[in-house]
Amino acid sequence: MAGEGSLLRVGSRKSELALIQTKYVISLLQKIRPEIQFELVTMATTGDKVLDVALSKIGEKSLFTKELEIALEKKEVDFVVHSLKDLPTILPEGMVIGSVLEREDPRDAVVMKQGSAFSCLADLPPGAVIGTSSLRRSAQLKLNFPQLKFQDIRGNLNTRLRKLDDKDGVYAAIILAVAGISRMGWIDRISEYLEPSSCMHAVGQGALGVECREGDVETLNLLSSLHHRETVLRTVAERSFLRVLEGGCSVPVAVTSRVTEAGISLDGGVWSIDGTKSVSGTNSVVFKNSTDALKQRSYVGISANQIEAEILSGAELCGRELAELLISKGAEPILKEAKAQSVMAEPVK
Ligand code: DPM
Repeated sequence: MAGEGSLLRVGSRKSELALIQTKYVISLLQKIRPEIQFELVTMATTGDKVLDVALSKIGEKSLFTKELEIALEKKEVDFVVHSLKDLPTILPEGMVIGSVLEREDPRDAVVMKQGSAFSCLADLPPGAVIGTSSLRRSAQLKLNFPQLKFQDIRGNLNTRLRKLDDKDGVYAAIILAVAGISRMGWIDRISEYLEPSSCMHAVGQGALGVECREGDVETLNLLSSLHHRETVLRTVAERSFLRVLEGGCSVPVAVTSRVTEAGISLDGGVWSIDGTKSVSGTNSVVFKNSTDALKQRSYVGISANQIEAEILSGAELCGRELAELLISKGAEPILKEAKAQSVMAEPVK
């Protein structure tokens, strides 16, 4: 596919953020392989089309990815760039993540209404309305800021910012991912960065993931050049945590992770919709020092690839064990109740 003078078609959602992300990936690939021609193929997904229903109510896990994956399967496109957090933890048959790029700041941030006299959530007057459609954000923030009101806000980032700044609008502030704000060039609109102690981020937040067909070896080879190892390890741990909990984007599950020289550690939690019930915990997995491992094992025929695979499975284990720990502490009834309530939630105006 990716030979001399060849063409690769790249699928993307139509939103400005999606286009910025896709064009960024294309620009990186173009530098490595100037002879390849990349063609952008844009389409709308269910998440873009259904704007009058709360995200969590639509009940479809692949809200922002399904139509693009169908195009991949039909070979109408060769790869698709996603925000990793929108990519379900189980991909359709025949699809793989060909690359995970270096993560940007994974935190959430507060954007105040234009001209606001306030600069952080703690200072807002009681009853101030905060716009977010993320149950993960509202559950954690309700717990930490019980005086504030949380209300759904739908639409792409441009629409949300317009709704926030509307002089007759109801929102005092909105919560968005720093990564999205930064890619849109709006970093100067951030008033407050939310630390894990007040709001842990979503699984995969801040990282881009590129999906392609499992058997498309040439595209896989090309994409692998964009892989960022530390991000891969962190997001493997985070995604395996979410996979075991079976939480899609519609339940309040949040994490924070870090890779150290010795290994990886992950903090995670699940919340009830109103934030009052939660379980959280932390887990670490120590990787065998890869250089030592290489020295010890080279003569028994274990390759660097195998050591890399062991490290990856260590990251996977880290997430899985944390999920199991939370389940043992009572996560399942909390998640079950959250899922049932999110489906019954009031329609958004
Ligand atoms: C998912 C959620 C949201 C997006 C739920 C969550 C936020 C919805 C909302 C799974 N996808 O985070 O708990 O705020 O109402 C989305 C954004 C980005 C990727 C925008 C954002 C950009 C950042 C990134 C929407 N998906 O979260 O502010 O690359 O992580």
